[in-house]
Amino acid sequence: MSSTDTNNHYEIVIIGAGFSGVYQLYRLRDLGFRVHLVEAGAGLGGIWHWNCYPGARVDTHCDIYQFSREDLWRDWTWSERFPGWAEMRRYFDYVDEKLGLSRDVSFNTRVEHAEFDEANQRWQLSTNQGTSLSANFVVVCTGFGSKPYIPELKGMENFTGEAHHTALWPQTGVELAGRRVGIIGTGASGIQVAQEASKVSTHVTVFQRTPNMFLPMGQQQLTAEDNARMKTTWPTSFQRRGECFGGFDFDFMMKSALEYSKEERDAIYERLWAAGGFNFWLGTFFDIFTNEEANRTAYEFWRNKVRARIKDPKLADMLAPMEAPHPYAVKRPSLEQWYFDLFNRDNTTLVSLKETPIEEVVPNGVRTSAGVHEFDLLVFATGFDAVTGGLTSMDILSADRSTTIKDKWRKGVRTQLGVATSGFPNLLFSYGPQAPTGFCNGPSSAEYQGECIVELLAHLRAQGHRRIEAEPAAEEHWRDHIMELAQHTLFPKADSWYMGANIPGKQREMLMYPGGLPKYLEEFKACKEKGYAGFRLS
Ligand code: N01
Repeated sequence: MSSTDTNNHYEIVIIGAGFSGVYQLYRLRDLGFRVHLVEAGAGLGGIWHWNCYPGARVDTHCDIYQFSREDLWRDWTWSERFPGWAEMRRYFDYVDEKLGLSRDVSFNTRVEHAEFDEANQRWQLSTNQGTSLSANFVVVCTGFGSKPYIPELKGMENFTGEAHHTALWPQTGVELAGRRVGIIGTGASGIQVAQEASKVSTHVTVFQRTPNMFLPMGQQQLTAEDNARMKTTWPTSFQRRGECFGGFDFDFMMKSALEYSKEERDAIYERLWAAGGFNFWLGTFFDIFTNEEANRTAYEFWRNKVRARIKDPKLADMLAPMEAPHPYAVKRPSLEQWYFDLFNRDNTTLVSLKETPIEEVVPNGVRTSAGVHEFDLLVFATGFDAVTGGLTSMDILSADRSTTIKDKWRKGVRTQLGVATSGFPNLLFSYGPQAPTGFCNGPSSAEYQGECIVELLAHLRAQGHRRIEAEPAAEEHWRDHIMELAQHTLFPKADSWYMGANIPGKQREMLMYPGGLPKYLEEFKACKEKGYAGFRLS
């Protein structure tokens, strides 16, 4: 593809080759659309391409962390219940081989600028390769975590060691063995690196701002027999996903935590805890998310479990304080394997940034208000400008050229059903803001929300429509609906990426649709049955 290539017009261009983009590619291609995918990385996999740091691992059991097409799962074998990044990459290579996807993908190509050509009703896209392409419709599948966030630290330029963000990890790998490693951030990424580093590094220093309520992963190695047995349950699991809040194959209990005596409740919590994964999050009492008293029962159970593993009471107070820093489970509770045990070892130091903030980076480490912590490798596990960052980091001009998506959303996101925003016709997005996204299993969203988008595009073609645009009134209504739902939950009580509150200066607002996947699908169906109400089709 070159800037002078006259064949670079497509009916549909997809941006991003994670689960969502890959789903769009094969579904739309099967429907006979002329479609092309543009991907910034060198391979398929999206988040699994970029996040190749040691320990990067799926937090959803493999049964439902895959495409549900039988021609794909029938011949695939998972080696672990929660696969690591390298296995996920092999999976995407396998999907590519089966479906022949790469022939319709431009790799190592990042869309930087997009503008709408009103005369021809099409988008013109330019890339970092100096190439351009055009499309009648664009489907942005950049996911929730394609824009890494690195905080500005005074003195960073003076650091003489190596420094990497987890999501920008060198594809050639980074040596952890025999080095002193400093890790800023204790989300899923930070603790996964810490767990691996603790095995081989001379010393690991973990800088924690907020204690994170990690749950036991319950990892299992899987044999061929395990896979054969699991395959008998997958069709039912895939079906269940569309009926469960988080797109999982299990759901909340429609019971209050407060309906039970402490003994009965703790017995239920024990069962969920032992099941591993997100059972203690998405399989628990529904009112954990709405009632502070119910929530406290879960926090206390979690806290007691964790504290029992930590020998030093001071460290126990830092990692699992007696009083919760925010309600349980309203920040995504990542999965740990041996994280809490690290702090019983001599080669791991925990630094509370609340007690001793970072003052500056120095040539050999970081100086906090308590002194210098030395290391050779600094890992930024500081997360993402999540959910909106993938869209706002591209320079996407509105049709009338008066604004960009980034500017339009500066004072709050506005979308119709989380798939389109007014002023930007023929531009749809999957796994973006104001949709189930961060509350939903990625592959489930890719398929369920993705299918809503596929049907919409097929409808436009069938009806001969050349243009679709979200109506401003509809997006105000959708926004109000989301804020109203969020108000009845405890989510606004934490500074999470769900709330856009992890990025300085970013508008604080609920970025996800908090009604769950089934309700979201109902909303989309109702909209479709009314001729895609809230969208202007022409
Ligand atoms: O990022 P995060 P992540 N100074 O935003 C801290 C998915 N994921 O990459 O909590 C000091 O969760 C910040 O502190 P605080 C998963 O959905 C999945 O770990 O804001 N610290 C926090 O501790 C996950 O939720 C897997 O106070 C600073 C950390 O950095 C999402 O990706 C693996 C700071 C950021 O945590 C994001 O996870 C990895 C500063 N200036 C990721 N700024 C799986 O297992 C931020 N922090 C599938």
